[in-house]
Amino acid sequence: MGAFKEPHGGELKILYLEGQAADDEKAHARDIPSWDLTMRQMCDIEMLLNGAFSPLDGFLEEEDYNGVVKDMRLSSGILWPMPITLDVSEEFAETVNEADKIALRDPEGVLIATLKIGSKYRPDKNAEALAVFGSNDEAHPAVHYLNSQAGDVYLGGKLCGVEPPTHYDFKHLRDSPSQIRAQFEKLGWRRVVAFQTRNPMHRAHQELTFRAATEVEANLLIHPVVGMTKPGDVDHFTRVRCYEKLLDHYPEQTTSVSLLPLAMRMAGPREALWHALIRKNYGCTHFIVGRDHAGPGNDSNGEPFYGPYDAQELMNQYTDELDITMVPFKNMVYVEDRAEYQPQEEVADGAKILQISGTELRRRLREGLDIPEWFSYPEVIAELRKTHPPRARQGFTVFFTGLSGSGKSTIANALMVKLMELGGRQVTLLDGDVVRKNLSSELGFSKEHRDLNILRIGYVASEITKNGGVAICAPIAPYASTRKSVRDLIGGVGGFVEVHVATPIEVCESRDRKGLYAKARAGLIKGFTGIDDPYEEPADPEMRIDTTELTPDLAAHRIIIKLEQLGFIR
Ligand code: PPS
Repeated sequence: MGAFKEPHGGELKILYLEGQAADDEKAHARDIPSWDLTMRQMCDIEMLLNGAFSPLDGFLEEEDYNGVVKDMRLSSGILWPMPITLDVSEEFAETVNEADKIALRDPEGVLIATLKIGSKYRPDKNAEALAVFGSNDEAHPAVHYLNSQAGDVYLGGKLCGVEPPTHYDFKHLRDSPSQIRAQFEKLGWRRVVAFQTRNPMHRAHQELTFRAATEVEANLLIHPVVGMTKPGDVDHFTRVRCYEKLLDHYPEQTTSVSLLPLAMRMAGPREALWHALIRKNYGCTHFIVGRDHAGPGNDSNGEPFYGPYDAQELMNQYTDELDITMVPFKNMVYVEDRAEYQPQEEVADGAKILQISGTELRRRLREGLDIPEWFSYPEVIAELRKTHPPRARQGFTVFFTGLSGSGKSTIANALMVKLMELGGRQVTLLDGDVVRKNLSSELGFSKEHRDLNILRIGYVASEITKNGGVAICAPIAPYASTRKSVRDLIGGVGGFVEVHVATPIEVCESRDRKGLYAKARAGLIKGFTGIDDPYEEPADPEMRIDTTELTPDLAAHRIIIKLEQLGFIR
């Protein structure tokens, strides 16, 4: 089982074909069914093909999948904690069979690899969520992904790589496992400790990583994830510019940065094991595991998904099999009297400690407040401020949701006019009816079509928000999971304010401006929201408005006040 004993050595499963074999495969791929890889699959396939996921040689077949989900083991017995699966739609699955070969293409249609289908199977997603993530709560980003984005059929089998996924950004910082191993050899780095991160790094991280490297007498590889991280994280372009600035603060020749195109699952303890195995493949000998490693935050009851040291405990259980040594993270705090960072457990009793949490940092960025030099380097903060201006200069989306006739459109119109009167940003109204005439004219009201409609609105709103404008959306948006997808999409690029127009159905029905409720009651319209199609009430919207007693003018005014409170309007 201990396949990778040598530092910077051991077998890497690199799955690319070369020369004529690659050309032949390309020619063959023209005549076989083709699957367009999703963003997450693009990350996974890059790591599979370049050996970062060794010993895997393709997407998991059913037997391996079952073993990984249940016991974190492939059918060969080798430790592998994370199911790496190719999920596809029902429609596509129906067109292919076991033993067929399919072409896997990037979003532009470029052939990345072919897959010989070894097994086609239907996963029990609930069981997968419970076993791998320890929960089926949709507040967990990977559970949400599994339920709302992943296809219902998995295709497993061996891959033949034809072309690596293309990256146009930070080319000088992107290295495959074999390239990193070769660099370590060349530099004579025999012991290397890797640091995993999905966040900007500040002084505490610099202190921690430097101490970790010194403690185990190793060089340091800062190995940030730039594939997919938690929705709402700082984008990787900003982070990488921050890491480059940080590098100047380590002694020369001791530390390097390389970017990891991983799609994180935020699976806490299992993810820590997975991260360690990946770093072993990149030739590292040590791996830093901190408090709440790859933690997804709190569940829908406000409780953390994993205990703060669960990841370290799980790592300890598998020490013998890992072939990479954990360096447990020491929580570093700034001790004011000493004007330096120290591990928390070494701080003298009564000494004054200063700390700024991630939430507090975001607040200060949002409000344009001071961020002290003891916390971070000015050049790092300057980079962050470029892409995270105070809220008054950010774009935002006001997303109305509610029953037909609840008053969404009227309030949305009033809000638009009030915002235009205030000036400062361009305002776009994406009203339900208007969108259905333009963006979504071919769609009906099935669950699938409604979801598509809302995701289109979300996409347009996210582009507007990202570019500093205001998007006002006013669809029914009856399904909670789709609204969450839109929130995740927009929350990462600007403000998202969900307004539940909670006018009771009796009031909406008594208004019945378009006569649709009467038709729905008479059975002339099928699947009408609130009558014979569900409306899932938002659990935690930024605002709830009932228009039974409130005029549109007053409702819009209340929203303006909320936007002021949130800092979007000054
Ligand atoms: S959704 O579910 O969010 O995609 O709906 P949306 O795009 O907002 O469109 C809702 C408007 O379409 C009319 N309409 C229906 N609504 C609900 N259910 C059914 N079956 C239906 N058929 C047509 C209705 O006029 C909605 O407009 P509003 O402005 O909400 O009254």
